[in-house]
Amino acid sequence: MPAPDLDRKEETKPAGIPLRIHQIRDGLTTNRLGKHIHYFREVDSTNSHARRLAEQRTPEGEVVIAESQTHGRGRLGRPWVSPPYVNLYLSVILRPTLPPIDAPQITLMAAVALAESLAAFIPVFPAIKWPNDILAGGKKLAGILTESACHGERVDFVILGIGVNINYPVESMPDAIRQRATSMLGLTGASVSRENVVRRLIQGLDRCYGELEEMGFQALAPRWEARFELRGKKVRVEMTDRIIIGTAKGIDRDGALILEDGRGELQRIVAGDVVPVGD
Ligand code: BT5
Repeated sequence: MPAPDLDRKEETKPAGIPLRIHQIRDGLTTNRLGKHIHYFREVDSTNSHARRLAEQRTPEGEVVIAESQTHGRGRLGRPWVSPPYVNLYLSVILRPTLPPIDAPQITLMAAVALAESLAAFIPVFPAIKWPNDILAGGKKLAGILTESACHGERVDFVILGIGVNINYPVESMPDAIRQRATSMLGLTGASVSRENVVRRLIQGLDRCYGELEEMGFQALAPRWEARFELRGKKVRVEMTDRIIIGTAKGIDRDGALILEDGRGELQRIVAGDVVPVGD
């Protein structure tokens, strides 16, 4: 049976300047990522769309980009605010050779690639907030959502989703995020070429993913640690079932956060939200 046409585009007129996909492709020198870009004016979520493609055996490295998302999401089904024509909403299909237990390393790898790529466009040092946020000047500039599908002891695919606030005026952000979020426009006071951001990001991801696959996360760990600003700081970690307060020590090789609790015991946290105490 032929695959349904997942690339069907809407016919409505754009209400902003669309991304020039050919400008992103031109000059892209990657080994695996971005050879094919599926581009949409609007999708439910680029992660959901990429998952549908991956389930139809779409090969590794294909990228989904949308100008807006009707159901953009973060972790635990939280919404990702996705206005049209100003930001980046991108998902990449990966088929890593890592065992499922190491799949969280994809998020860590992506955080390194994302922070380093964004650094070229803003005047402040992008920091990593474990596990999946990029902060600039203490505010959220970008987020990562990785979703994996496993087959027994093997990772079938990982959808790596990235949202970056680029030319999104801080004043037009909804109240729910305005105090804690920022954008490149907010940081620089000027519009940034979205094409340049996307091209640099795909290049950075391609390089970091190659290093992860060939050498393991140890090769990237020093770069991750260099951007982990909460090391040694007192933090509150909110999990679905409990809250722990302690001192952030770093991450272990599986990407878990190591926290020293009030009794001096080390706690290993695999999922949760970290909030600096005193915030
Ligand atoms: C994340 O989740 O930060 C992951 C965000 C991933 C979004 C991308 S866009 C492309 C791809 N397709 C998708 O559907 N998703 C991915 P989390 O750590 O759970 O943070 C979610 C929280 O961030 C929300 O509850 C808000 O507080 C905040 N938030 C929502 N939209 C935001 C935005 N545009 N900028 C900054 N913060 C935002």
